[in-house]
Amino acid sequence: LMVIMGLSLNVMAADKIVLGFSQIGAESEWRTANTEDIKRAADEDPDIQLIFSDAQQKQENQLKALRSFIARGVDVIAFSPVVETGWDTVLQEIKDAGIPVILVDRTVTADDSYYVTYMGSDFVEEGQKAANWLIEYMEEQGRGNEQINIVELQGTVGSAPANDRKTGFADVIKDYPNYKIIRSQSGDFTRSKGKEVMEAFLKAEGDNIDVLYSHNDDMAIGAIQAIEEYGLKPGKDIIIIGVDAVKGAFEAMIQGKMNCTVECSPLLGNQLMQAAKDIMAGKKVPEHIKTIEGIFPQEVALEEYPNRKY
Ligand code: GYE
Repeated sequence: LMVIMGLSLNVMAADKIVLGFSQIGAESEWRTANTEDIKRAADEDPDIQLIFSDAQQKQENQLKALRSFIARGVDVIAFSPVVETGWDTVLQEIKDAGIPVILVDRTVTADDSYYVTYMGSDFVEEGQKAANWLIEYMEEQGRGNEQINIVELQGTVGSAPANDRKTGFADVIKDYPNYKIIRSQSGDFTRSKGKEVMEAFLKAEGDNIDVLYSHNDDMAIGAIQAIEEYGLKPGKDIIIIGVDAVKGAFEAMIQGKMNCTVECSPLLGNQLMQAAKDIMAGKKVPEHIKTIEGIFPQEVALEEYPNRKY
């Protein structure tokens, strides 16, 4: 029976586009929503057969997955690179095999001839938006000229969103000498690490901290717990800004525990399927398919919550 099932699957799959996708892991609400959306879009698309592989946040697992896609002779390879560097060799191997590559969500620092397109957000812009919101908010609060001490929870070390969200934020605040990042450390995009690192920040700085800038909402949510356990009020004693705009951030904002989240949409499934089909049909696809996104301060959280899809 197994043999017959295997055979019929192969026959069925024969005219489908086989898309190998190497996902990073399941480190955040964002990532879970991204995985679900890609699986859903593939399921609903009669032309796509998805081979999904989870790397559990390790580059070595992604390298293995990519090489297994080459060995299986998939039609298109897509992946979300966990970090930016270290891909040249495998990208050359994929190129030699003649398989087109789509970068999903995160970028690499490699020659752009190695991939057809990158779909995802502008992380530098997200960092800028976070800083601009903060500066405006502090002015509104009449605190524009105060010394503002910021702690930063960085994403995964070496990842594009961590590098770029840091750069974008720093670019804006460098023109405001009273805004200072007093501590900055990676919380690897997870709630548990976000909490752990925030505990260390509080131990070292205590009441000195005015603002937390977190590279994603999950780490901010972890940090909120640490702040409460320390005996301070998140969202009041410490202003909290996250990135992603996942439901968890809206829930925290509705409770007054978080002040703002910068949107970063994980809903890339449909455009990934479309790009794979366009590439196979020989159509030209843009080099960067950019996600359009907004920003949500606490005041709009309750009203926006029912509209959130992730
Ligand atoms: O912000 C974070 C996730 O690459 C944009 O990865 C993505 C980031 C997202 O773990 O929550």
